[in-house]
Amino acid sequence: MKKVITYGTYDLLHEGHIRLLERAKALGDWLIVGVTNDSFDRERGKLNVRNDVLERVDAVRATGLAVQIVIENYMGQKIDDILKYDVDIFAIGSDWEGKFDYLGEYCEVVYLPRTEGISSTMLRAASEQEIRIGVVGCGRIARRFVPEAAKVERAVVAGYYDTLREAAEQLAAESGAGVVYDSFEELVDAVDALYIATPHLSHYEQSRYALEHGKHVLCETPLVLCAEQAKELFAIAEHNGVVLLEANKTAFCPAFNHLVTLIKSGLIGDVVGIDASESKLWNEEELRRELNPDEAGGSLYEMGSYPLLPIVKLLGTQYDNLNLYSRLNDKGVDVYTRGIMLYSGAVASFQLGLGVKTEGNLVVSGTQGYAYIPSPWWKTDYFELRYEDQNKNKKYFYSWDEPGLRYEIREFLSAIVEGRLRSSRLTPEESVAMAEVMSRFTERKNFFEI
Ligand code: C2G
Repeated sequence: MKKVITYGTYDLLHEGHIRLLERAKALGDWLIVGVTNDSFDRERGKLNVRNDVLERVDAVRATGLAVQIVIENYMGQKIDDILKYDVDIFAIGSDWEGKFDYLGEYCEVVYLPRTEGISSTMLRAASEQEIRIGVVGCGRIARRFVPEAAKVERAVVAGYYDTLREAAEQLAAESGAGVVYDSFEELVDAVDALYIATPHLSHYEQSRYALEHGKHVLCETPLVLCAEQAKELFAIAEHNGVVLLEANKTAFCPAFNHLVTLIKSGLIGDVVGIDASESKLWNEEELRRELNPDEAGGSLYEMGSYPLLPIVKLLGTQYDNLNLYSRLNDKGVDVYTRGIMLYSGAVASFQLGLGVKTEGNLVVSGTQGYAYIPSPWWKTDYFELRYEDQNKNKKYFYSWDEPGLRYEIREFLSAIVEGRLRSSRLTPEESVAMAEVMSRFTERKNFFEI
């Protein structure tokens, strides 16, 4: 008996997939179809898959062409499956020509011509309304946003506004699409959603205006520097039925989310301590904006929401006490801040440096083991779970697609399309809690200068 195996995502199963399966089946007597699981697809950069793995398996089963269906979970599984099921032929569409030649060591490899004129991407595009996004503040981060948005289906950057018109024009020219508006209000009027990438102190007014006008908002982190303002913004968003999301890229990346779910599943026992840090040792010129006292510069405002993320995700938003220790420069801006947050049964500490260097890792200590995420942990692509018995240690590898903004854009758009006003990956309460830490610093509450 000749066994044939083929693999795919089979999102929105279409004629191209069916023809491929028919021809693969005709190569032998027994067809095995591997269907990718959702996290494997995300890891290999397929961010826009519409059907979940169960729906996709059902669709493949309904074709009646597969004798056996397996789930593809990891890189390298194809070799394992070929050996395990004693496969004679590996078949795949011609878009993969040459990519699977390495399997020739284990079985025959056949590339079947791809059906022209149809793809899951086309079907998704045809059934999806576009979300027109307006970019406010056309500086460094916005320049990264525009090419990232192009990687997310449905996202169309339709307009730009910057107080410095040339900055908006330059960005529009670079991206080759979108209109430059003379005022923020006109931009808001023209789009469905806003990406706010202005300096911190403008976030509150601009987000509020956009939300009040019924527009969805993805606002750069820190959303605001005060808990009351954050609460107010989320209340307006809820009242108007629009999405407000803080653009904390780590919160939406696959590896960080997997880390959180593994820890929440008890793999290191109860969490009793978290140490998170991040620092930049650039020269003063490079840090001019980040250290500018008139633009709420300083290490805590600038970077605090990254180390605060694992803390509030794993220990919650209700801490009993927070002490802050900072070194201030001659303009009163913190170049280094350490915060210690006391929870019932746990303590978390974070360190931030802008002009001070420290090891930038994340360690989560538990009653049965600990998680170690090396620097730069906020671009999570690797972590380890470690135990007293080193034989139990486990390493987890992922990929992080630079610069990582696609993760937040994707979450923002799916929240809009699905009418989901909250993201479980970064909840309004978690954003409020981070803003609360900023407020305490501003008010110099339990604050010690070092
Ligand atoms: N296909 C086709 N014609 C199309 C579209 C897809 O013949 N118009 C084929 C692809 O070449 C592939 C199969 O259908 O052989 C499944 O395609 P996808 O669902 O896009 O999955 P893909 O990303 O190609 O998965 O481990 C996963 C595999 O490596 C490939």
